[in-house]
Formats: sequence, C-alpha cells, structure tokens
Amino acid sequence: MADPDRFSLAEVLESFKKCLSDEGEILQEHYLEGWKGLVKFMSSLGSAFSFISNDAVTKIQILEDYRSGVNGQKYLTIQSMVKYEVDNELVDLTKRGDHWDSGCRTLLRLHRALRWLQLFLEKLRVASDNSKTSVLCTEAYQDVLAKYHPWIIRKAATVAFYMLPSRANFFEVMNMGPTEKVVAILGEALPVVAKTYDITEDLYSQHGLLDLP
Ligand code: 1PW
Repeated sequence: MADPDRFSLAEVLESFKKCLSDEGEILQEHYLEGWKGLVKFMSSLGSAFSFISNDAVTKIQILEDYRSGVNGQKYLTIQSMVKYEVDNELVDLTKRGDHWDSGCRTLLRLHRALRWLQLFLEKLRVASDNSKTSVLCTEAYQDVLAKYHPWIIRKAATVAFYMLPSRANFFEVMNMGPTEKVVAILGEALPVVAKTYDITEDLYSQHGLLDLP
C-alpha cells in the first residue's frame, strides 16, 4: 500500500494536471495539493531543505486559510482570487501595508518557485546519469529565482543545493521506479506544469501584478 508520508513525484504531477480545468482555470485546491507534495519531497531531502520548505508551508497555509474562510468561494481558482482581491482593493500593489499577506502576493511567490522547479526537472530529465543534481538545481535557481531573493537567502539556498544527491539517488527519492520511467513521466507531465505556469503568468501580467511587494 502507498505510504501517505512518502513523497511520490507521480502524485505531485497528477495534482498539477488536475489543477488545470478545461476552461483554462487553475483550481487552487489541486495547485496547493501539488505544493504539499513538493514540501514532502523537500523533507525527504534532509534538514538543509527545511528553511526552504518552511517558507512554502507558511505560504500554502495562508492560501488554505483564505480557502476555508468566509470568502472561500472567491478562492476556488487563481482567476477568481485575482478578480476578487483586485476588485476589492485587497492587494498591496507598491509597498507592503495592511494587505502584506494577500492571496495574490502569496501565490506569486509559489508561482515564481514553480518556474524554478519546472526548469530544474527539465534539466534533470535531459541530463546524463553522472551529471550533478546540485549543479543543475543551482543553475535553474540562478536563471529564474535568485533575482527575487536577498543575498542571505541566495547563499543559504546554494548551500542547501550543494547537498543534493546524485541524479540516480535523486530519482530513487522521487519514488517512481527505474530511471527510464521517471524520464518518461517527466516528459509527459512537465508541459502541464509549464501550461499552469504560463496561464498564471499571463493573468498576473494582465493585471500588473508581477512585481507585488
Ligand atoms: C529541490 C526541489 C525544490 C522545489 C521547491 C521550490 C521551492 C523554492 C522556495 C525557495 C525559498 C527559499 C527560502 C524563502 C525565501 C522567501 O523569502 C521567498 N519565498 C519564495 C517561495 O521564493 C520570498 O517570500 P517573501 O519573503 O517575499 O514572503
């Protein structure tokens, strides 16, 4: 029987598949489910990753609280959340104030990190068996996420990545069977993650929300 505490990449990718509706809406329930799976993944990578996963846990919780709150219906999809918060001036647009923990700015942080994950897994998919996971992860981080982080976070993240296991061990932690299978599943699932990312990016861009403080 599947161990609920054990990370499975297949489940994470399944959640990201489920989060995209036929109408191109992103269902928060499944988006956050995907993130919870990623947190399990980071826990299985050891304590060096706990500062990364703690931040993700806090942000997932903020969004879950909105979803279970009195206005929970407005947080069904990312689209409905953006409309609700923007229409009701519930987002700090230029500097942090009363709405420093809006759903929009909280999700933006996860959204940016998702791009990193997508890039990293893509690098991992096409890499050779003896390539260093730590290098691939650091490259992906520097390409897309580091620019949003202060020096101290960049430093700590780079140290954590350094401790990542080899590609072969990494695939074992992913709990998905032989390498060829992992590569095949990644090839099928990453375009779905990319689509989720692109839809969110367009939505945020249309509303001028890409630089929320
Ligand atoms: C090995 C695969 C890992 C995939 C998961 C990716 C999660 C990336 C999160 C990096 C977080 C580093 C520590 C936290 C930094 C926060 O300052 C930062 N949060 C994020 C998610 O980038 C920005 O949030 P803040 O400080 O503006 O609330």
